[in-house]
Amino acid sequence: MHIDVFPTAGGADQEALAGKTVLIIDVLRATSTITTALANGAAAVLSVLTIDAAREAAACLPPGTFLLGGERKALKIPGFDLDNSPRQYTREAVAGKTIVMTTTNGTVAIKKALPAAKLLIASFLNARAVAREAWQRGTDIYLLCAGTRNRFSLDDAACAGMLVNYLQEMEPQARLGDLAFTLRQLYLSHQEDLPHLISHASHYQRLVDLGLEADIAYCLQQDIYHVVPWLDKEQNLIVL
Ligand code: 3SL
Ligand code: MG
Repeated sequence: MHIDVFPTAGGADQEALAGKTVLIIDVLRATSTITTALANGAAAVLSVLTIDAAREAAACLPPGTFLLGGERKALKIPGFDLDNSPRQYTREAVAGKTIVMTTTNGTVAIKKALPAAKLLIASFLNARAVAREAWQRGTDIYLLCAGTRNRFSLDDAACAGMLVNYLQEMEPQARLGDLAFTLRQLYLSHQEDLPHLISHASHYQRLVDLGLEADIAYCLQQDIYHVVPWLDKEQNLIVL
């Protein structure tokens, strides 16, 4: 088994992803939010690239069955029901609903990984469950960090390092690519205080400036959910 990491959505090689198990990581905040929505009983998440595409998709769904969610510049999109704060995606808000979602980086990464044989949604919140599912599939694994506007993002990288570490515990003979090896070392060096490491991420600071420290604390919780969101390509929906 070969395990490697792409550090940004823009840098991902779609030919390399084809036929592999691909884990999408956008800790702050898209994959944390998708994981939370499905853990809290949302029927599905429909990930789209643009605000117009979200509105068009919603127009095809029966009234009362969906919520529009996501962000631009980390803020709620005018006319949408929810922003991209995972803490808004409570059971009361989302149970039974399809979430039509567009975000700046996370939904771009999901789109980029469509050639994958299996696309899984990963975050600190569900890392061990996702690693186990990926390992059980037995194929090569790519971790695709969303990054922030096509730049390396420390929050995603730290989570990738944790996932690589879990995977190597499960498959000690796994061959790690250079970045997988490096991010595992990063994780192992900082595992006792990941919030401090991640506080150096530029997007961390952006969220702090917006008063969203509670979102950050929420997203950095480890393994509180055991759900493994995956993309059902036939329906084009992320489901459990
Ligand atoms: O870029 C994204 O997909 C978002 O998760 C970023 S934000 O934290 O909601 O601003
Ligand atoms: Mg991010």
